[in-house]
Amino acid sequence: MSRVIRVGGAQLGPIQKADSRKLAVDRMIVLLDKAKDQGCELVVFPELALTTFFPRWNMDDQSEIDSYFETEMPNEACQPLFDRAREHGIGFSFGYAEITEENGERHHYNTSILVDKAGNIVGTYRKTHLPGHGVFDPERAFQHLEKKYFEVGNTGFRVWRYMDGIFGMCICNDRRWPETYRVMGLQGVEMVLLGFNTPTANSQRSCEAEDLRVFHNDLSVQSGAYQNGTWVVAIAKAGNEDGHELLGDSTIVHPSGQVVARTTTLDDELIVADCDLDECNFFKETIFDFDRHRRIEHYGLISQQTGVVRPD
Ligand code: CDV
Repeated sequence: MSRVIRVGGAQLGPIQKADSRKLAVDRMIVLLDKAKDQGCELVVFPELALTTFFPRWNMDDQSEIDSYFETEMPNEACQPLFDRAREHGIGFSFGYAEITEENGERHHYNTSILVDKAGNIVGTYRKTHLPGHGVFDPERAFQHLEKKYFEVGNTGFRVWRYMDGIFGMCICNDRRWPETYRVMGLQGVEMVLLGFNTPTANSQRSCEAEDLRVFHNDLSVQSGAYQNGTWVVAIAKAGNEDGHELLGDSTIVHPSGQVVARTTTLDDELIVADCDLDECNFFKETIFDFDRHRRIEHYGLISQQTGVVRPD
């Protein structure tokens, strides 16, 4: 039985602060329709796909902060996306800011979901590696307040049996951490879906070139793919949001680590690739056959400490 899935990577161009959820969802539906025309079975949208990348703004009013979050999913604004995808028979994944109630307490997460072809949410992932800072930082060229607005996700890096394969999710900064992919790799992941919002500039290092930031994006997703023998679909929100530039360079990466599709604009753009999940097997059975080659007796520090401890 063939396990080739035609995947659409649906990069979104900028979403301005003043833009409505409806506008974002309408744009996502246009991309979904294009994906249908091109025969895609699965479409991947970016992190925080429904709003501007609001952690760049310092806010203290909780109701203003909460206005960027969704309290249910699907909600009224997103229902048309779920409906259209179901009509097309397309599964999809996208990121949004989530408020959820657990044990009578409200929690704020940076979340992505996996939706099947019938419109059912079959997986939820909450971002683990929150970048940036928790209080306003006047030294930075611009803010990145994810640690202020979100809690560390409580899902861990799960995988799901989905479309004849094993799928996982992570979000933006997670892609820079080898642990992200390895935890999913150890569960046999065959395709990692991820969205990102990455500024073209480093707020703490003005000399850092955009080229280098593209290189680090590629390096992270290509090495994660190769070292775990998995497809990675890494999709950006791109372009100029209220004067703040975000990288494009969304990619679909083969388990060899090679890029098979890449966006060329900073706008709404669909990239498509036929992803054969069986092409993971060679890597998983040879150079990265974990069972034969991993040496866990030497990896203890990875889960015992967070920071660096240098010798005396
Ligand atoms: N949204 C993000 O997680 N962005 C980070 C930036 C801050 C470096 C990223 O890893 O791209």
